[in-house]
Amino acid sequence: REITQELREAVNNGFRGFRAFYQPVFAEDKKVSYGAEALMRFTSERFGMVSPAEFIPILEETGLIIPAGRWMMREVMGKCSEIRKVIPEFRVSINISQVQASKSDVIQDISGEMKRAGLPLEALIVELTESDLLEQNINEKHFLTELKRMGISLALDDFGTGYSNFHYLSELKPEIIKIDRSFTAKAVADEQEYYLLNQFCTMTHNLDMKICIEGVENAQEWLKIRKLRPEFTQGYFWGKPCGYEEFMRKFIERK
Ligand code: G
Ligand code: G
Ligand code: MN
Ligand code: NA
Repeated sequence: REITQELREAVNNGFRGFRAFYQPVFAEDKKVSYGAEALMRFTSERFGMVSPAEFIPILEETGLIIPAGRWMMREVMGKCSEIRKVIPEFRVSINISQVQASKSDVIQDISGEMKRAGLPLEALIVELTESDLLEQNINEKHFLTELKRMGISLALDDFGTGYSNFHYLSELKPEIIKIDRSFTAKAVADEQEYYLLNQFCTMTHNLDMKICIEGVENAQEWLKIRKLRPEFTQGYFWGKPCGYEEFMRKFIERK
């Protein structure tokens, strides 16, 4: 496919067309303030902005996610380091897909890029989806063990999308569980789903894990969601993902 060829060319030409976007993550309790989720973007010369839902799977199938992911780490960690000059406790989360987690040297990539950016370990959160964890192989177990050993936080992403297995929670002990926006949408629209999410938050808190509720889109939803006392929330209500300059203007310099 044409887009595959373009992605390949972009990777071989200094990652032209790739960008990192940032979406704010808001902390209810400023003592556990968080920061932003970094999201990869690609603008094609022929097709314009391509959705991650389209190009991430292509990067994974072709293995291009390895160099592109490394580029993303360098870009994002460098920017995080800049933001921490203004907000010292600022943290950034990066999505790591199964293809990356199963490559044995991804840990070296992460720690190498963190050193290069002068970032302390607590500044980074690695997001892995529960569906990826279901298909865990030896290398990924190694990846998770190493992350833990290094002291890098794990966030379990897309929670509630159908693969949910409570077994992972006690085994992995992620610092943060990210409630998928499809679950959030159901919970704000339906009393039973809201009850379920409420019970889930209570259980998570009892296990000493933090909750990030994604997909909060408006003030009405926020009023319902905040009653669940999540440590973090994320969504269009607070801000859409945007480029670094815009993120700085809207969320950092204004503080
Ligand atoms: O930004 P958007 O919600 O459209 O992203 C869709 C999905 O693409 C995210 O949920 C995430 O799983 C994936 N994604 C975005 N950026 C990255 C990235 O830098 N690396 C990997 N592996 N996946 C990403
Ligand atoms: O799968 P993951 O959670 O990593 O992907 C986050 C994606 O969700 C981002 O690409 C972002 O564009 C999208 N997103 C973030 N907040 C909202 C929201 O409030 N509503 C909707 N519809 N999408 C959102
Ligand atoms: Mn994510
Ligand atoms: Na998610």
